[in-house]
Amino acid sequence: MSECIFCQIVDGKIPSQKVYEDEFLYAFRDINPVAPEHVLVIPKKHISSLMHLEEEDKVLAGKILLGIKKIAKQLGLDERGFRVVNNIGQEGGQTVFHIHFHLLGGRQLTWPPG
Ligand code: D5M
Repeated sequence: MSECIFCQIVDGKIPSQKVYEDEFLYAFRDINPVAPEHVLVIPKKHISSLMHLEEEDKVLAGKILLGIKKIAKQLGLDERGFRVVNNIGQEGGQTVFHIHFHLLGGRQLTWPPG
């Protein structure tokens, strides 16, 4: 999946501002931040979207959630609160087809989103 921009970030072929990395996950600052803290959390494994998650990925899905918790704490957002967003498909606003979770925080977030 070398044409995938996020796979290339994981491989270090495209630069990124790394926030966290472990065996399964990679997290980096969004290039177009919409909040003071805007981090993208991705699995290193290429999965196109939530709709492409399979039964075999269920342990990885749990690791993503626990990774988000760890990164939120690392950023000092655990007490303040923050938001996690996963865009899926065209009407969901997904533009990069490697599953990613936006971790947004550092300001009062409003609802509903656009
Ligand atoms: O979000 C895709 C997000 O990915 C969007 O907020 C921009 C971000 N993006 C795209 N390219 C890069 C690079 N190279 N570095 C950091 N962030 C990037 P979506 O939910 O698919 O709309």
